[in-house]
Amino acid sequence: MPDALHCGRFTLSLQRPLVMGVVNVTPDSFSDGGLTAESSRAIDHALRLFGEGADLVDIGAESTRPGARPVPAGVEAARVLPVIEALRSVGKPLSVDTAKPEVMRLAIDAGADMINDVNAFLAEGAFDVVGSTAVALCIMHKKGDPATMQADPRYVDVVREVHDFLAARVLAAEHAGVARNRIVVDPGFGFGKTLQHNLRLFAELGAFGALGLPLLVGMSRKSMLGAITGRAVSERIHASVAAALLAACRGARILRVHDVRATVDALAVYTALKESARQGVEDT
Ligand code: HH2
Repeated sequence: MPDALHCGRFTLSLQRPLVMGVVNVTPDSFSDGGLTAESSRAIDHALRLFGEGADLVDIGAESTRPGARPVPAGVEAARVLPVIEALRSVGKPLSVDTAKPEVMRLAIDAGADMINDVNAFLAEGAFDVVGSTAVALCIMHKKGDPATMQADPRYVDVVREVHDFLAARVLAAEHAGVARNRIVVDPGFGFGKTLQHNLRLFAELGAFGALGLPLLVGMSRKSMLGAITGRAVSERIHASVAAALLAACRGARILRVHDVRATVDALAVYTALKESARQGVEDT
């Protein structure tokens, strides 16, 4: 497992779990209902997340929620570019959540440090865009398209299938010239998976360690947490923090979350308690 991630202008230590704050420049995201759809609001939101301790932010301009409609590349670029341009002088890594090679190219030219592709760079030309650059890649598994992916997803062995898919895409990335120290993998919670599939993936998160790459986990506010707790999206903060913390305990190195402050606090407590237990310190 690498101890650092090469991420555009930055080298990020992976000694502790990193917190990636979600910034949606969309009118229709499942998690925030378009609260930051205007670029000025998205910029303010990103600055707030950095203030709360986010190590990086993930800027997305096309919702991937089940049933979401695709957005043309021009619209997606017009939403995301002003946000990158406004944030690039902040001195923190900027990830862009896109599956379109043309948006990847414009985002990288504007200053993005990471491309997070829920479509695992399967679009024609995607690897050509990122291959010769310095940006980090997040390669995520999903089954199907947002329009239909939750209809009736089936697997023979979800853990093996997700693992093998990610292994194949990592190999393809390496063939395209992407060094391993630029790659992050993500099992894609909620993307073409039932609650049972998500629970099984979580129970066996350790299996992805065999890929030898940092693991990104995004369960924040997702419907799997709604199914477990019975809470609406806006009331899933406690469930999201619990899920993020447990993912960190199970080896996740990047936690993609909406509620940055709460997650950062929970991780601080976890780190301090783990450290004191390791040293055998008695604290009364
Ligand atoms: N989840 C969402 C979007 N992008 N990227 C990765 N790598 N992993 C995830 O789990 C993931 C992701 C969905 O969350 P959100 O961005 O809040 O919603 P929407 O896609 O509706 O904008």
